[in-house]
Amino acid sequence: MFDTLTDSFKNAIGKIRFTDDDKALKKATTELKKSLLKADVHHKVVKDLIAFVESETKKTGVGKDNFLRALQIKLNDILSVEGTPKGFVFASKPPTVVLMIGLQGAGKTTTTGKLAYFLKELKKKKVMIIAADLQRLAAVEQLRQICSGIEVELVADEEATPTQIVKQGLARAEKELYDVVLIDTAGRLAIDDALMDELLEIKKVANPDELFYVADAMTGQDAVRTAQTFKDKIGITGVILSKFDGDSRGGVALGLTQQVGVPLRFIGAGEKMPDLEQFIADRIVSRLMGAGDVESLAEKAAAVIDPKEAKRFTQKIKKGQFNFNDFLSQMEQMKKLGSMKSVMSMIPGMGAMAKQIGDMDLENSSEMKQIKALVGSMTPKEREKPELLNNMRKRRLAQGSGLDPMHVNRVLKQFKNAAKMAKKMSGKNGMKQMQEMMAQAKGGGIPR
Ligand SMILES: Nc1nc2c(ncn2[C@@H]2O[C@H](COP(=O)(O)OP(=O)(O)O)[C@@H](O)[C@H]2O)c(=O)[nH]1
Ligand SMILES: [Mg+2]
Repeated sequence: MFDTLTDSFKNAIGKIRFTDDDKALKKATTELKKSLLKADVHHKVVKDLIAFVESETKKTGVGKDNFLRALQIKLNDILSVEGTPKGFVFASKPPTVVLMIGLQGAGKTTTTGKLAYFLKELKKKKVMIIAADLQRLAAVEQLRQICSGIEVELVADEEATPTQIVKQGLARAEKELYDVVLIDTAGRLAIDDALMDELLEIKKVANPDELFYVADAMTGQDAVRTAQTFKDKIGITGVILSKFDGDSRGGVALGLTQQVGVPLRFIGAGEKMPDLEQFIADRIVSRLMGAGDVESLAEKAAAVIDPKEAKRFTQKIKKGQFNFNDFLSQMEQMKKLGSMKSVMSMIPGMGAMAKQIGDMDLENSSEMKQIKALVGSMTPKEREKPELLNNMRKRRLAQGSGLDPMHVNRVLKQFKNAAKMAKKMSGKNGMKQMQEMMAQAKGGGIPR
């Protein structure tokens, strides 16, 4: 997610090899400055960062460790403002009310869905979305589809005004003990007074705990400027950068908090519901310095994976009894963790690999589609015991799945090999073997 920035820091750190080498320090900071500016970090933020890192490193003695420490301190500082919370904050008295605001097309509606999904799946909360964007029928329909996909309650009424529907929804949320209410509002192409007045009206009625400004990361420094405008006119408590996957530079995320004086709270990097990451300063710093973000990954895994199920699963693998049902249920669980790329980028040392994986969509890959078609044509017994699959059954599967018989054989063989491999890796030296495999894959590149 922060490929460009992480590379910039890595290169700079690599330049400092010897202690007490002022020239090397200068070289490192000069290069860092250049690459941060190129990554679209605001020049004031860059200047401030470089000045601190230079003086702090000199003070403590030029050397890699001191350089790293100075960088870490300053990055933490840059990514927080006073009172920056660590993650989503729940009101002491539920429901926590969140107003989502921003320009049209910024990603408000999608992000509202993602945030609802995050709160429901990872925080186990009862979530309601109120559709206060009632101007376009399509807007309500879009939310309806999102909400039915993630099984979140939607309050919408095309006949009502935004403030009426907000009042209705909030009354219901209180009565039915919802934990969180997210309110999706309408945007305009340009900021205009009518929009601001409507928003102020909604704000008055909703009395929100959080006002999240959703900004399109691809608009670069414009995202910062518009956030500033909304902060001045409406008041905001946080910013969410959407479409971060489309911004290869990523520098806006680094400077935004300082520039606007309001913390960046989440980053959206993809069109699917799990593609939302919390923006928590020390975790992001860890990622930027190439150390991954094990904390976030563990948090996600703990929320998504049922420990009992995990244990049963491990035992099956150890016995070599991994079957197609296990496979499908594992895929479902993986999906909740987010894209393969985002998971990889959280594992220390795997950043480079995540980059290679690029935007590979495992779930929609042709391999996965074939396996799904195949499994879809199997009887429950066959899914449980793949060894039942003799030639006659395989012919039936070929017909049912629309794959030719050769294909069926190949997919089945792949599956058998994967199960074997999993069994091997669950053995004593499994982890070591896996690391070796990863190292090989890294060297040779991941086939696409
Ligand atoms: N690639 C990508 N697309 C996004 C992201 N967030 C939103 N979008 C897309 O941006 C478009 C506008 O989003 P929408 O939520 O309708 O914006 P709104 O007008 O602010 O409500 C849609 O096509 C979304 O699928 C993101 O994080 N990554
Ligand atoms: Mg919308």
